Amino acid sequence: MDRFEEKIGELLRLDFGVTPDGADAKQLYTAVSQAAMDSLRDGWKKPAGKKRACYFSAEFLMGRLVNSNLMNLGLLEEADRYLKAHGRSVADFEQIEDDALGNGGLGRLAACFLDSAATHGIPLDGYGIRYRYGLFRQYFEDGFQRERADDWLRFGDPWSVRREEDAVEVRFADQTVRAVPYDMPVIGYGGKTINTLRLWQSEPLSAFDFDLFNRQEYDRAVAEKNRAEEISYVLYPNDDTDAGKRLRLKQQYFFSSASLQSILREYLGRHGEDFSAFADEYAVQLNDTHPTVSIPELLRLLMEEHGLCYDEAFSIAQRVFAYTNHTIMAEALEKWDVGLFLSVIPEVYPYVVMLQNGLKQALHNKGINGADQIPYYLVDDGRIHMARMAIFAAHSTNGVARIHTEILKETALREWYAVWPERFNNKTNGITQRRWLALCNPELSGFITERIGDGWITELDELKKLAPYADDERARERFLAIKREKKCQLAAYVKAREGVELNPDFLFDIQVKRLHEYKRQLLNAFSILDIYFALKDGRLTDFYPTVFLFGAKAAPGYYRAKGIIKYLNEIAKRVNGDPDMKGRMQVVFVQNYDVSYAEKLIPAADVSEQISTAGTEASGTSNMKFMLNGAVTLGTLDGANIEIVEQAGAENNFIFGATVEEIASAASTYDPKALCRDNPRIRRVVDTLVDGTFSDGGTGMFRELYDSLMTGASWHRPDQYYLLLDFESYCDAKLRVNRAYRDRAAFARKCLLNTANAGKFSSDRTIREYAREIWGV
Ligand code: B1N
Repeated sequence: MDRFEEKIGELLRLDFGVTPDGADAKQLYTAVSQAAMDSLRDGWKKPAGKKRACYFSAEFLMGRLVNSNLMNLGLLEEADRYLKAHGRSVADFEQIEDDALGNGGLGRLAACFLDSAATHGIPLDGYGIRYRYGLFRQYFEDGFQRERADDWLRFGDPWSVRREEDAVEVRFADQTVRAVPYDMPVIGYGGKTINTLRLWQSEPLSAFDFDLFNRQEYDRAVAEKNRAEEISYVLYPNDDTDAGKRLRLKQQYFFSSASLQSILREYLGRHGEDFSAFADEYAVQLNDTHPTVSIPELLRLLMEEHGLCYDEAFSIAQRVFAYTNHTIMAEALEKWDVGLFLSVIPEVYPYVVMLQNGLKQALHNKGINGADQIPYYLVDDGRIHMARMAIFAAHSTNGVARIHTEILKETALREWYAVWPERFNNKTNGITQRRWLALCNPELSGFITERIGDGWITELDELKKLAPYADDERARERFLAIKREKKCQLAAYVKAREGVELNPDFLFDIQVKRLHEYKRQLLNAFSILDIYFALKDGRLTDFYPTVFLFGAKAAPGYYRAKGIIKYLNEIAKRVNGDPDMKGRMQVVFVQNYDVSYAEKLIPAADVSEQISTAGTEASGTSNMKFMLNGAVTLGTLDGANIEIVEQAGAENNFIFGATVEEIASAASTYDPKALCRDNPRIRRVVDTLVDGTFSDGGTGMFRELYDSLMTGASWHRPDQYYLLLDFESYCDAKLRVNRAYRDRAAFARKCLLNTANAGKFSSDRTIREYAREIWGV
């Protein structure tokens, strides 16, 4: 027995007083995790004298850590062997839920970047918030979404170390709190580099006010503590909308200020008050505008606490900061009300004003016409525009897919691009193949490694060597057998979680992502109904049996998104309860879609639904995960879909719908009512929202969805995401995929070519681009 196994046994004995055979899953999980932590202690140190990059993000959606950490440390097989010797296996850790300190793509991207950087020896640390409660857990009651708190800490947190000695204070107008960091090791594949994810927890300055307590003012003593802890209490459950709330600004300032103070403290320890090397030692990437208050805060710290002048401080800030934009949706671009800002962090506001003046001067120096125009105001109409601040003060602004960056340059941020074109650049997103292939699909991984070796685990371009196997009949058959195996595994899981049976011989068509109108789950619903009616009417006779799977959380306050969930659940009830549909079609909406569910769903997919309105999805990243696992994309020319099709070939995917240009030219005359009137297929499906086909339980949700398509609202035009414009072309494409699927060999060939051409979409490639082109590390 070696050191690792000994350590597990010792921890079980000392911490829980149990033997390996008597331990329950949670005890084993804790002991195995702690033993792994113990094994890396020596390697977890920051190497001196190198520039480090810092990823500031309000969200890190890490997913379950035990398997990935064990894999990266090279301990996974050993741990599994040990557990099996005691009648258990790492699979027992499934019941340990993942920490969901993120909403969706933006937070998951941060996690993929950390994994890739550590794997390739890039010094990158994450900085964020240690939310007490992550994204809510979702369940359905009569088809309606319900939410419960995500108490992720009930499984303990063996992967974090509390660093009391690194705590800092953060000051607000109405309170001062202690920010206490919890550090998590970010272990690169092979265990050579270990970076750090530092998450801040908000606590009262002193644990308890004994004065108040002694004066019998228990309530006030407790209230102070609660008010401090409130700041890191819960993750805002909005994806792609700006909550604009006081507590959210507090959260943003809390982790921004704490992270900067922590970096400055480190730097001062090495250099004293000489800041000339600061920008040579640190780069800070702002993950969207959420941490952008870091810009005026760094100015404040350098000027107030270290006596620098504005020009010195600004020049440092500009060299240090870079900004990533993740959305052009107007409702997601953060703007803080000046009054609110002043009431929360009045000491920071003067630095916003200085930036405003600095901007004016910079534009003047460049001789810009119209420098007095609104788009160039950081403070405009009583609101502070955080994206504008970031573009002005940072040296780099990047979009997350080629088309997204083009839209930023040509449309959304064109005034800024005109002034500082050299600051704009593209960094197409990526995903880590360690989690999204090696861990979640060992069967396909084995298939690949047998044929081309295991170089792909750290160099995904190696997958190119797989392309010739797309024409090899034995390889295709093996691929199909693996896909079927993944479907069986998913079916078992769905059976256990949802109580629904799936048939592994069906085509699996999957749409998983946050519920949002622009992602058009409602269009998918309409197409399913169109097929259903065609099957019922006998118009469609050669339909290959298909299960349409959905997974999506709606922000709790997003009424329409919740209406769409209810509608899909009603469709599922109708279709699955119709004896005519047996063996032909099924609709399943799984509950609580999260990273762990994604790891089961994605490897089982034949078809990946990526159907956002062209120009709305900045990149998308699940599209890349499906591709890597050998699914074809049924999608629009939006976000990274464009680059996916470019890599894998249009003939191996199913593209439909209006392009960005077509939508722009259709916009002024677009009339969804007329489409509905003139096209009986469209009318029939849209009418199901209001003709009594389905019940929304008397909530009026379905009528509201109908109105959003037919009449719009004061804040938007009817059918603003062009569902009905793309309806026919979508239904056609869906039937094209379905027909193509009949020829199993030809379809397997397409799938394999998708996998073989997924190399570009490794976050290893993306993070190297950030390191080289933005950070200089
Ligand atoms: O970021 C992902 C992209 O792949 C997606 O296309 C994009 O929608 C997503 C406010 C957001 N953009 N904006 C957000 C998240 C939380 C929040 O409070 C906005 N998420 C995205 C990665 O680039």
